[in-house]
Amino acid sequence: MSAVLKEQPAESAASSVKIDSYPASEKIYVQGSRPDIQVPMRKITLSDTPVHFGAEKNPPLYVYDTSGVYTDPNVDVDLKKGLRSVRAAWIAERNDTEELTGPSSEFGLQRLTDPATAHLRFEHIRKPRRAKAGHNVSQMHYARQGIITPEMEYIAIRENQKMEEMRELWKGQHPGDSFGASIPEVITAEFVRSEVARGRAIIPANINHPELEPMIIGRNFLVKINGNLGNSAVTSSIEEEVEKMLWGIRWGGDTIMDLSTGKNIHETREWILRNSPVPIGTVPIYQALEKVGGKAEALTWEIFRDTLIEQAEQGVDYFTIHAGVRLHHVPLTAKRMTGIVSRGGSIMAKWCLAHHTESFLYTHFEEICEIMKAYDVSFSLGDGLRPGSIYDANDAAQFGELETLGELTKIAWQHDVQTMIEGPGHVPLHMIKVNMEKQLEECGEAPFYTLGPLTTDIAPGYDHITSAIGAANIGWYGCAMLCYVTQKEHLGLPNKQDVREGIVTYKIAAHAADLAKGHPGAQARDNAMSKARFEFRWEDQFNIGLDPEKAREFHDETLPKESAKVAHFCSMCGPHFCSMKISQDVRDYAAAKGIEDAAEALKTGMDEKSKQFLEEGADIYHKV
Ligand code: IRN
Ligand code: FE2
Repeated sequence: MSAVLKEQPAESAASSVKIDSYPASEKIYVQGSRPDIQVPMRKITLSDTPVHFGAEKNPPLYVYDTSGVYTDPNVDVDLKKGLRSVRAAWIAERNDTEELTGPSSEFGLQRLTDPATAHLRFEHIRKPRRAKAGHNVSQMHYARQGIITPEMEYIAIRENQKMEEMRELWKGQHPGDSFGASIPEVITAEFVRSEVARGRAIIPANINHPELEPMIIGRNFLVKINGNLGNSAVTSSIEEEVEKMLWGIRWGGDTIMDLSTGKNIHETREWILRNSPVPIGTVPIYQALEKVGGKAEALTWEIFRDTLIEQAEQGVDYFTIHAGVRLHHVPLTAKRMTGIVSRGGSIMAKWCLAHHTESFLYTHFEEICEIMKAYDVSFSLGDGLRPGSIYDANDAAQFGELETLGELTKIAWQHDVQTMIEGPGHVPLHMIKVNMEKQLEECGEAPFYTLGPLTTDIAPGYDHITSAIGAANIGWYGCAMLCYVTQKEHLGLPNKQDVREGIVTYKIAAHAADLAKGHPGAQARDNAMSKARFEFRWEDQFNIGLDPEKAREFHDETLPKESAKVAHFCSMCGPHFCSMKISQDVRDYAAAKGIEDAAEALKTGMDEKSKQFLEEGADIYHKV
């Protein structure tokens, strides 16, 4: 394991791991109305303001924490046994599910008994659960009956991030412009319920993924990000995939999608699920395609259906399903610069053309809904016809598919199945807003989940940036989740550093959107950072940031000595010309002379400084 994912010493099993915590950080839990609602957060302890800046105590900062118990020093995780269950009791006490004796999908059963893959099998096989006959176990179904589940209460606490205690830091927050979203000052469990009932937010939480720490995706909540991982036919082992998942949540991934297409997809997914505290999404058509030897035309509804059940019983929380790619849409892509770039989309387009009939995903949609509600798997309706170039942005194929996705959303909602909608892709800045507006209108405000979008095609090697620009914009307009794009996009498979940079880049986009929308408390972290910056509290600046290690490294490159960490100037301007230092000098001067009016202080100060400057030269600020 890497430096960040530390092996546990001594008597514990060799597969036991901890994720390196962030500096000056501590894992805390906020308890809800019952003892088994324990909501994790990261508390960052800040140092005191230096004496000559006022010697204040700085309150701690609480930030959203996706890292699970891997950062809890009191919990040992053995990857072979999986995480402890957060939700098992909540699921059981609803009394609407039953434990099955074993997998009810043919493939799942076969993998469980196949001696050839026995060595890859997850050690602790758990029995799958399913809704009892006639029951619907989706969070949307409960919400629509007015039931507030423990999951909903958990989420309300999580979204608030102890804002009450951070009011001081949050003071002076800009109001923001949320384009008509209705973000409340305090998130209540009832608000969570009503948003889920309305279909404006989803809680991806399969009953077979009890290890999950509940989270929500919706435009009235914090903007979330997804990180993709997955082996391909060429590379990587199960252990590597689990490690990538841990790495992704360590840097702040809110959900992880397992896009594996190579060997042992079933086993890899089991290991990931049993060890993941965040929702796991998949694209089931990828595995279905593997089962028919990669020939799209050989796919059948029966094979697809069996794959859905197989994955639902393992605990996958949301499925990307490209049911919006209809036969009559395919010719609309003929004149495109880049055709169909979606993997799932191209598989379905090929199937439709080969059989010259309507897609089986579309014709069997209601049967898919029946499966989704028996396990509470959420739909992520795929954008199989998203534009793959600036040239193709917002064309008839893309918007034709979006209209179909709107139609399917309404069918899913008739079944109380939670639904979000996937979006583009490649879109220039000025054409992004209409994507959001059209999605809200067509899909009844179901959450939007976009891939970027990339705002230009000219920068291979920098597509985390070309796409984060689009992601920040669409997040501001109301997109609920942003699917990261790494700098290897269009070039190769991302390595660990690419994943880290991709996630941090998307945390920036999501947070920029939260600030712009005026999410309550979003600005607290910025305010804490700016205050630390003004007061030259270097350690705090590193620790408050999204990537403390990198910030520290960069600072060390210029000013490596420990003493520089308390220096009252920064490495950009040096001790002589630091603007922060100059304005503090002006403030001190005003206080010393008893000058109340800032403008007057500035004037008097400036006059004096100018005189001093002329007499002594530029060295007047050199008092360090
Ligand atoms: C997100 C929004 N639009 C597409 N995505 C992601 O792209 C989706 O969630 C999944 O991770 C991946 C699916 O790619 P294809 O099969 O559409 O290329
Ligand atoms: Fe692309």
